Amino acid sequence: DFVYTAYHNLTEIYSFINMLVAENRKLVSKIVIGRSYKKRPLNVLKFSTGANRPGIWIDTGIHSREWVTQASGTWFAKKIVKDYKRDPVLTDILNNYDIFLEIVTNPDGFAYTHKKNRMWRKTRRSNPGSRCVGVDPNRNWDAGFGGAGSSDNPCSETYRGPRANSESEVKAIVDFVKSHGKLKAFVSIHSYSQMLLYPYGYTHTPAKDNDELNELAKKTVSALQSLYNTQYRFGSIINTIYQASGGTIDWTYNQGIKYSYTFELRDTGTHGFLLPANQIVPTAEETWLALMTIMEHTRKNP
Ligand code: 0X9
Ligand code: ZN
Repeated sequence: DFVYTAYHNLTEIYSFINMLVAENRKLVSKIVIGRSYKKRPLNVLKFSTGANRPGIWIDTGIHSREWVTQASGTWFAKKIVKDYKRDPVLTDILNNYDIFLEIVTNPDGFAYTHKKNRMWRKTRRSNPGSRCVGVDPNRNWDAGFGGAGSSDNPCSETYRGPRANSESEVKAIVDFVKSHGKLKAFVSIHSYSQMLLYPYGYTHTPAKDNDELNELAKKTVSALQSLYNTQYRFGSIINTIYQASGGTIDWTYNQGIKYSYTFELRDTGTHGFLLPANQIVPTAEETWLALMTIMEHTRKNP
């Protein structure tokens, strides 16, 4: 049985995914939305109880070193299969929406954090003309691409890449979002800082839905805090963390997905990316309350 209180490598998480599907065929399936730079599959879990439903997207691990996010992703997957038909709110959500969960959004980077460099963040593309490897997959989206808060230097941790969507890990999600056509919420999970962020990151112009996004963020953070009193800040990316262009949720928001949020999970810097494994389950539990708040709001405000 899978141990949620420890960190797992790529092979272990891929077998977790296959096991979960095998044990819950009526509810869960695996979609391969593309391949990474190194040709690894980009696996997405689909939780669905009927055809032609609108969808809710959750991704973890787009930055490979943010290990508590992939670990939380596995916990969320198990939580969904456990709670369907038991928790009335989740059941109602799943009777009306599909949930898509990409646990290892940057598999090449993730494998590298286990084998060579625990602090690897970017993809593992080779950059022509440079000895430095990788692109920041959270600066590679076609929303303010190339602007302030990203770098044109391949050796930078925030290197944006040669062009928007140059990373197959990003392009696979872009194609999925466009072809699906009715995602209503998009949640991209990072660590660390304890923040809940909404668009925009590339501009000071407030999002059209700023007031609703702010209200929902406030409610979401208070649900999260109710469990272990973990304190979160919330607001637009640019006002709360820093200017960042080419980010995931700015693009999804501009595609018309109103409930586009980014989390920065535990902690605030004591351990940072090296969050002790005994904090995985509490982090996942409190974040789940937050996700439920966003999903329930989405369900009630289609
Ligand atoms: O810098 C980032 O990419 C994010 N912080 S992290 O420490 N996880 O790397 C924050 C960026 C805000 N999110 C988006 N622009 N979507
Ligand atoms: Zn990140």
